[in-house]
Amino acid sequence: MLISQILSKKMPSYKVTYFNIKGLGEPIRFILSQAGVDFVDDRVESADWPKIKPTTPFGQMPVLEVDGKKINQTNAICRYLAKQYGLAGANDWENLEIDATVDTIHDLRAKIGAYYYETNAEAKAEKEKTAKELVPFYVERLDEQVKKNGGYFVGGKLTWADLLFVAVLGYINGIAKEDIIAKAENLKALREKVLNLPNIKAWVAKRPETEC
Ligand SMILES: N[C@@H](CCC(=O)N[C@@H](CS)C(=O)NCC(=O)O)C(=O)O
Repeated sequence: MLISQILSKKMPSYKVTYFNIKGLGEPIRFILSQAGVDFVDDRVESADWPKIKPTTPFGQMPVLEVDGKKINQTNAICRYLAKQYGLAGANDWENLEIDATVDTIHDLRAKIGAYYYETNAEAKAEKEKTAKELVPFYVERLDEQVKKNGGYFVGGKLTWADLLFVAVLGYINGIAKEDIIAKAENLKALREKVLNLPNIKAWVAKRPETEC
């Protein structure tokens, strides 16, 4: 590509639409922030959601708009952005490891979400008991993975799995009402590293304060 073509290549415009929580929107906000890319942080109030829902591709958020084109699914969006901005793995195997790690983080999130969102008191207590037993199982293994991989989840370097973990952890800890990695030294060190990345630090300082 000619230098003039490279220079004239316009940066896409991004809009992230999600509820006013960290939740599944935050990994996308983290990746765009780390990439140093501007985006519109569109936060939908619960009362406005019924009106907006039919305008989304599959009736759910987050939705990313790239130059006006709407796309759904958190992981697909994160994977796409990571590829664009050098936050993917170095090869197919590393990308497989990233995908597996991310799915595991979501499994852990789902276990905690299952009791948090349960409205039947009896079922809630049962689901909370199951989740509380499973959390250490997941946390220990994720901690060991980071230990074995030079302080990151995959390939000894920062990838979108690390960003997604720290972003989603903010949500998980918010609903669990505790720091689920309090005893996991390697995960805590990873969180510190990610939260001290200059672009992430700047994003966290400017994002709206939310409980989860
Ligand atoms: N697999 C989807 C799940 C999206 C999802 O569950 N979104 C929820 C919020 S976290 C939602 O839009 N809920 C409102 C609704 O379904 O009406 C993803 O990862 O993006």
